[in-house]
Amino acid sequence: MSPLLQIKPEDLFVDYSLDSAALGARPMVKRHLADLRGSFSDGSAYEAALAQGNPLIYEVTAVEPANGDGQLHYGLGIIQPGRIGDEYHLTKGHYHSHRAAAEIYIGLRGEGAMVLEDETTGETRLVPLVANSVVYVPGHTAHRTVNTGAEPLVYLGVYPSNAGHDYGAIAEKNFRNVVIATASGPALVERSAHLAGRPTR
Ligand code: PAN
Ligand code: ZN
Repeated sequence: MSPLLQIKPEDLFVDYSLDSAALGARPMVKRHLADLRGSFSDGSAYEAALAQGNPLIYEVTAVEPANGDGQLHYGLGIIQPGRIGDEYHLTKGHYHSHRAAAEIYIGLRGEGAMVLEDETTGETRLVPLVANSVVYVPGHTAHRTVNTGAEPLVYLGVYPSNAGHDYGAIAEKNFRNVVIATASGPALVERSAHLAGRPTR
């Protein structure tokens, strides 16, 4: 069968909603606050928020039409606005299991940013992710998305089919920097500096 006919018709054309971030009728993976234990830097703010309920923080749906050399997968994400302490709502963040795999993110709605951290040096860039913009995520780079705005942040990520997700390294040592709200707007600060002076957990 030709490569074309191997793709299911429902994977050749997929509509999406900027309101719900649904991709066709595909199930959305939901990440609630309880799923993000260890992701936010301020542990007491996290526990206080969790005691109030377990809100939905983000959802993502992946479309995987085909696997193999040269094939692409993509995912639509939506992050609800809000903060835990002064840290903006965020995704878990990951490396690609196939470290060389790059990705592009296309901002569709809302205002946010991506934290990009080089695996070897820890060097970090904070890059805006907003509607009508594209962010390039190189290989070997941990990436996390944050919603710094007042409405849902919706974005599309496109990546090689063999990229895979490696959450282990981030679960172990998290990102070196955090994105927090300040009087002058969102700011990237070192996690260790952000935690300094807070009561230990
Ligand atoms: C994205 C992410 C999505 C959710 O599709 O998977 O933003 O973030 P986490 O996977 O870190 O929970 C992507 O980067 N795929 O490779
Ligand atoms: Zn990725």
